[in-house]
Amino acid sequence: MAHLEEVSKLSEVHPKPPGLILQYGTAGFRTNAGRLDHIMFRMGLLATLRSKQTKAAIGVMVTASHNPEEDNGVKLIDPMGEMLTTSWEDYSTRLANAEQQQLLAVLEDIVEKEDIDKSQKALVFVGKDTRSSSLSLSQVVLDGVSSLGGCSKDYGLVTTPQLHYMVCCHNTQGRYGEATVEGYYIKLCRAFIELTKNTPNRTDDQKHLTVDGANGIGALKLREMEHHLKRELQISLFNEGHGKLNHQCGADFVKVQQKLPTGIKVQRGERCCSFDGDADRIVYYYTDSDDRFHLLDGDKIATLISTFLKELLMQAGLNLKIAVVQTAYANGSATLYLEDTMKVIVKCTKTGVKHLHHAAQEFDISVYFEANGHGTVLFSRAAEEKIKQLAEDVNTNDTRKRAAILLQHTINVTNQTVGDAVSDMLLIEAILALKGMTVQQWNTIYTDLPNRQLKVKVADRRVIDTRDAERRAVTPAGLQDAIDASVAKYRQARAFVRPSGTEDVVRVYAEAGTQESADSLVHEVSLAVFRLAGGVGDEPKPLH
Ligand code: NG1
Ligand code: ZN
Repeated sequence: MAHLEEVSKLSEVHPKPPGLILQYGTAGFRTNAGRLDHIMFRMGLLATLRSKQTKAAIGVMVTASHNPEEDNGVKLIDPMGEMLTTSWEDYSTRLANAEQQQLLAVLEDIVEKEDIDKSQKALVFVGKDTRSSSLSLSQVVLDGVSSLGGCSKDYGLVTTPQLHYMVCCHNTQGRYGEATVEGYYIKLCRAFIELTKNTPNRTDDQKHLTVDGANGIGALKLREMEHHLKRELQISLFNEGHGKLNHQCGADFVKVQQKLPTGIKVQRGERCCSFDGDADRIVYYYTDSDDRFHLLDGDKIATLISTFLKELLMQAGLNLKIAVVQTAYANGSATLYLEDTMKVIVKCTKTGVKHLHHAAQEFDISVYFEANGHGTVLFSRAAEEKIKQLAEDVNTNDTRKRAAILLQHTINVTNQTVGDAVSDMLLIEAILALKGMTVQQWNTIYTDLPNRQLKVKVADRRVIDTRDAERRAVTPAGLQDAIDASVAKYRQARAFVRPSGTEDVVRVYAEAGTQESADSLVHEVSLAVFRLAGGVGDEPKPLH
């Protein structure tokens, strides 16, 4: 390769610590920022190869999402704005872990296996979050790209979903929108204003939303976007970036701790939401008159959005198949409500957005969300076309036309490339406005089953193998039988275990008719994991 000498020379400046092995996890590489220099250089190389192979722009986002400030990471974005395809995840891992002297050989091997034309031009879009390490690490990605002769565009500080949007816009020659941050704001905010313009009874209270920006990039970008909303949404923004990123705030903290983030001022009953550190997750919440905290997580968001879409489809008289895609972490009440009351198709996939996104592509319209608040809506090309035809049909009646137009604006307010806190927030706010619904009314759609999630440390978490979208453990022998026996003791109970893809732990989830039962069940299952899967340290203790 013409540029191999340059790669070889520059890779010496970003050497891999000998023996260090990192895996491409649930969402790219993620670890302490100090260990990532060589990873960033090599991901610059890999993105350049992927761009040559697909003849399209590829994205590289430097972020560690909801992890602490000291960590960092990298996520690669494929041509249509989706996550890097699984077959290339293996190349990423090989390239990341190649010792210094093997690096060129691994590169050549990828070129050969993928039949890449080395003379093909490459274009890589790079973005970063607000971590103190992100600036220099993103510079290293750019070095990797240029050493292989690729061109790059540095978008600087952007949210992860904004970079996904840029990649998709560029590769669809602007059909998805204009590939600029301003283009993103204009597209989303215009759609939001169109959606809410026929809600004359909307009060100032309903127009107001409290947002916890997790001291991250989402806060910065909300400030930039605000004037496009023309006061149709008035945001009180907290955790704008003066405090520590994701520290006692942000979507992950609120979801896991089930309490208000620190750093926000909020009245009882007020509607609030939290973003995570790169603004691809969102959860809503409020406290009631007794100061009790109520969380509206990804399951509640998926239910609200799918109910809204189903109603619009009925009004439009459009026969389009709508599905909700969840993971095993979805609350049993949510699944039951969607299947039995809403009568939508519900599909369960393995944990990780790439699995949900993939499954969602099978339907006309699908709403996919992880319980932690990462998700979006996908509309198939055929569905978009049918909606467009109806919206433009001069012979249709007013009800059908209005519904079709609302569906069109819903498509435009949605970032279909990936879960996006800003886009999800605008869609949720528009739905609440159109339905005249308070956050309390939204919360009563169904009542979550009490649940509990724990982590168990084991010597090697890979001894646990699962099937049926992670709901059943195949190995080690006897574990599933033990789980089944415990579950049978409680009412409305369910439990499952799986090795985490981002931490060196086994995650245990249980739900049941009462919190006490859920807590006992989670403890029994944790003990079974500890005893049968090689637990380390002290045995898990009962929660009460
Ligand atoms: P792991 O560590 O594999 O459970 C966690 C989340 C995923 C996903 C990834 C990527 C849970 C239970 N797991 O994965 O949903 O968001 O992180 O960030 O929330
Ligand atoms: Zn994130």
